[in-house]
Amino acid sequence: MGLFDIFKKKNKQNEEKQQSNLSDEENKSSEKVTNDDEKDVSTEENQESASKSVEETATDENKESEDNEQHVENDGSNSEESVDQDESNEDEAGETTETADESNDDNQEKFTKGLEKSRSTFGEKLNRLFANFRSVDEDFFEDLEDLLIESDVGFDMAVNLTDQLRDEVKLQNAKNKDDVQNVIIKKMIDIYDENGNNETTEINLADKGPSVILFVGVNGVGKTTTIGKMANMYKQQGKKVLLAAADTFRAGAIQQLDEWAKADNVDIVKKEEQSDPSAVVYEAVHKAKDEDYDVLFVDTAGRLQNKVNLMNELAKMKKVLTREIPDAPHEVLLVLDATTGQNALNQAKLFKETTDVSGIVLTKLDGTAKGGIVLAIRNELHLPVKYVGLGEKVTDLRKFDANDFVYGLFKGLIK
Ligand SMILES: Nc1nc2c(ncn2[C@@H]2O[C@H](COP(=O)(O)OP(=O)(O)O)[C@@H](O)[C@H]2O)c(=O)[nH]1
Ligand SMILES: [Mg+2]
Repeated sequence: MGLFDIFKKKNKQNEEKQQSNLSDEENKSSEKVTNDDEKDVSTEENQESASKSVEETATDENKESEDNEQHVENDGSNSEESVDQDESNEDEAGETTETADESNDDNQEKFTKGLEKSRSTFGEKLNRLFANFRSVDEDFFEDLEDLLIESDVGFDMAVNLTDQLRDEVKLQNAKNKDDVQNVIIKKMIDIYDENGNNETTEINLADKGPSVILFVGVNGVGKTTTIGKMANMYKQQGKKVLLAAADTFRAGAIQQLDEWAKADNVDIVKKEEQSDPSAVVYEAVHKAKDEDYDVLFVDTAGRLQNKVNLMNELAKMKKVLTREIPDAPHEVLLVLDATTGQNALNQAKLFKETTDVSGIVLTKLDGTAKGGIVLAIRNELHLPVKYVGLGEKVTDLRKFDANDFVYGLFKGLIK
């Protein structure tokens, strides 16, 4: 059964529920637009509500582009911002002890909730497009192309998709609003499916001896947080887990990982600030081997000073690792921040050229209207998204499930 069949089945099961949700949403949405003075300040509640006013959407987008700039500025800099982040992380790490390993149902619910923002914005835009629908003409396809580009499915994919949709709409002789809408969503799911062949979302573990998982990515994307979440997950599975604080660029980074180690109740190898990251890795890999650890997580600095330096630093770490464990690292996970949209894609291209990335962890999907980035990663990089971050808590890490994801993204849109 293909993804689309599964999707159709799920969709059918939820059809009634969705349709009532949809009309609820429409009601809420019109209430909101007329209710400008009662502006909602609680983000929690905003996320709860599947519909938002046009003004709020615009604010979110501004916030996201600010975030973008921040990340670029943060590369290599030791800003106050980062220190604040560390502190909030300590709090999270300290109070959370639950396991991230949850049931399937819960998984789907988590995706559906986490993608609320992507869906409502993407969905709202699509609904607005269809509200102005007169006929399937060139203007319509141009607007659709713009919408897809804004949702960060990627420029090439947006153009490609629009071309295919023109043909498909003609072929199906779709003329009315609902037909066209269905053709479009079905086609998107088909394309998503096509690009995802032969991918595994499993973390590659060693058959024997310690598995080494290296985390790379620019500053602020969520590497340390993801390690904290994932270490907890493996610990809960009964594995012996070791962390290596090889982001030695600033003391805050070492301390942040240390807090996670304490919260997860796992061991850590750390040295003082500015030590050679490879020296940390050296000590960690020896300890992992000598003391029979199952998994070693290596946190690295995300400085993008220049490609050559980055490449050299990662190559040096790898050399130290392979001397002890020939097939290490077993995974090189590139962490990307979904809120940075196309910027994340550019980072991914650079890291892909620099080192053998084996998978992606896409973080902060809970806080973005740019969930379309998953489609772009799939389409342009052909790298599997293995895990996604849907919040800051230790339990907010989920194994990526394409079906749940597409379902979460488009839920409420298919009629
Ligand atoms: N909302 C949300 N925040 C996240 C997620 N993952 C990480 N963060 C936050 O992003 C910030 C940077 O994370 P950090 O792990 O320090 O990034 P690093 O520099 O790559 O190690 C922290 O405030 C984290 O709590 C996520 O999935 N969702
Ligand atoms: Mg870090």
